[in-house]
Amino acid sequence: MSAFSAINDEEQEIDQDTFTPGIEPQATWCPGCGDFGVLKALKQAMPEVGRTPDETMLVTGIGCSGKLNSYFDCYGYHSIHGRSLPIARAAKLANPGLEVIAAGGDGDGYGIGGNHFMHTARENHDITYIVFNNEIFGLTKGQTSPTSPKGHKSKTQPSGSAKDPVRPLTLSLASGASYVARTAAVNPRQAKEVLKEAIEHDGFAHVDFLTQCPTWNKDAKEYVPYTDIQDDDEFDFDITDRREAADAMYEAESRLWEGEVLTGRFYHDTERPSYAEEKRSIGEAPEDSLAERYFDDDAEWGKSVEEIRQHHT
Ligand SMILES: Cc1ncc(C[n+]2csc(CCOP(=O)(O)OP(=O)(O)O)c2C)c(N)n1
Ligand code: SF4
Repeated sequence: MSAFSAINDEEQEIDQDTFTPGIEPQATWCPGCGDFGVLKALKQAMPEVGRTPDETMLVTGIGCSGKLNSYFDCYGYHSIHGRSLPIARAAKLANPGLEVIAAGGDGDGYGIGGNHFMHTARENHDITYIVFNNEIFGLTKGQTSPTSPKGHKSKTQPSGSAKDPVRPLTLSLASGASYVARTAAVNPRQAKEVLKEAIEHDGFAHVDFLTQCPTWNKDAKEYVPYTDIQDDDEFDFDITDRREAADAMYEAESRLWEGEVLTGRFYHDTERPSYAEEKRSIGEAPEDSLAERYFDDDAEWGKSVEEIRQHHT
């Protein structure tokens, strides 16, 4: 058990059900939605990582993907569109012992939240970021998203998108992420392993999770085949070498647009310190949580209450 656990003071058996909320109704995603695959893989990964719901915080953006928060039982923050990462960063800095996971769609993460994505990777915050990449805006009914392929027709681009899509893996690596992987909802075995590795990684772990939206993105069948997903042994390169990883990512992202899905972990740097570690090494970040510091120290607690009062009067 983590020293930071607030509730869980006894060893408890943890399994998938531990993360299933006891409320009805359960997930309201459309039948066949890839988001079910992410939920399942996450529920399977967490017990193997050994974290309990009270040691975990999930911050989501807005979208069908953002609903993950309602179906996964732990501390949660359903934030605003594209803003899950700043909130996740704050949570992690305030409570370093918390396992912080952020999640959202491709529109949320690579569009409106693109700037936060780039800088969270650059600063290497110790967060796992799961992007449900269905290559469409799902919740708002199928508009073109930053990962929709060139030529893709939608209500917002009826003649076909004239834009090249973003390359999320390449963007992530170039920005500074220390763990980068792509997996797919149709490959639950690999998805669970990737999520486990990402969660256990100390630093910014970006998982581009290919998910299908059978309701609004029927074309996706053409470029996200439901079968023939490759495992990570497809590649023969050093995943700790940035240049080799960059080449492999570029290749995989190009081949995705040609209809061939290559998944797996692409980059894993275990040496680079996280943002908080760097800050701690120069005495600018605490080892313990804000709550521990303020609750255990009457003088500090009184001072912070006074500060809050002054701000609000
Ligand atoms: C600031 C802001 N702009 C626009 C919206 C409308 N909106 C809600 S969800 C969404 C797109 C969601 O797409 P994506 O992030 O890809 O997630 P998905 O629904 O596909 O999981 C948009 C544009 C909003 N809620 N807030
Ligand atoms: S609209 Fe698409 S992304 Fe949203 S729940 Fe339905 S299938 Fe899933």
